[in-house]
Amino acid sequence: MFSEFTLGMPCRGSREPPSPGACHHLLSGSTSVNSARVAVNGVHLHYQRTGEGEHAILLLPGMLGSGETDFGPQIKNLNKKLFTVVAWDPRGYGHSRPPDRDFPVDFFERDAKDAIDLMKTLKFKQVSLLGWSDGGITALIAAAKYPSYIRKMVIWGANAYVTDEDEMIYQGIRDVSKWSERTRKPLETLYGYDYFAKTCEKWVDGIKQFKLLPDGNICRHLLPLVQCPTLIVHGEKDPLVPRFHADFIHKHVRESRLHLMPEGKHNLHLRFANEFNKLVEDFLQ
Ligand code: TYC
Ligand code: MN
Repeated sequence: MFSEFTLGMPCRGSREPPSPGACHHLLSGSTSVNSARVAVNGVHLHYQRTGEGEHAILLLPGMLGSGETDFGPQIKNLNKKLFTVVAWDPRGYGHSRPPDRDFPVDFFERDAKDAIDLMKTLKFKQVSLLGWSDGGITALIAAAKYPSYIRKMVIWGANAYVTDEDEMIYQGIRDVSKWSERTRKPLETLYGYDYFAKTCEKWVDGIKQFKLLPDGNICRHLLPLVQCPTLIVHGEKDPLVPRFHADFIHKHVRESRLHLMPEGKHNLHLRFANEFNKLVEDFLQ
């Protein structure tokens, strides 16, 4: 059920179980990053893991994203004495393939359950969540549905519902050939052009399903159920997610606070990685 290997070894070829104690300390001390795939809910979920701190953190990537494409500076620089950091690839994304990604109307709930079941399989007793964009939506749902398992949560670039304005923005990103080189490149390298292009179109069709529900609802009904201390970060120059989404989540998640980054865009955790990491570490402690 479990295969674990150090970074750089092939994912799918590894069948040997790790020898005891070999997993997390093959590379010198605190800088090692390990990758593995583990069977959860009928699929093989891939994750990276680093650090040896008592406080477990799960990093949840955005649409089409994965640990390696979305969280380089967090995996590298979050404090490894304080935290054990896991970055997962949701099913159909990154190295959690097969299966190909699909978007049933409950795909965020499915990701939330997969994420929690992954961390339970890895034997973490309680975790904090760091969720970006779609990963933020997944984190909100997980926190609402599994409250006793979630310690704290940080989300940014997330939305609890879909408006007409959002739908227009989705149409604008449907064709990946129109994305900037910088945003496109990592995903194109990871997936190859065809899977990437097709999955982006499927994602747009998937997220548009919420427009058919009352109030464009994704997870607004769940926000009052979130119990953990929550930090909402918002980039004031985010061209994809308008400010009202962050305000709405802030209003409906009881123990939340909102932190604005005036120069931040959608990828504020990459562009302003040091500032972001410090903010997160202070909040989680
Ligand atoms: N949710 C997307 C992600 O996970 C980003 C996005 C948000 C795209 C809003 C379009 O209108 C949009 N990165
Ligand atoms: Mn890998």
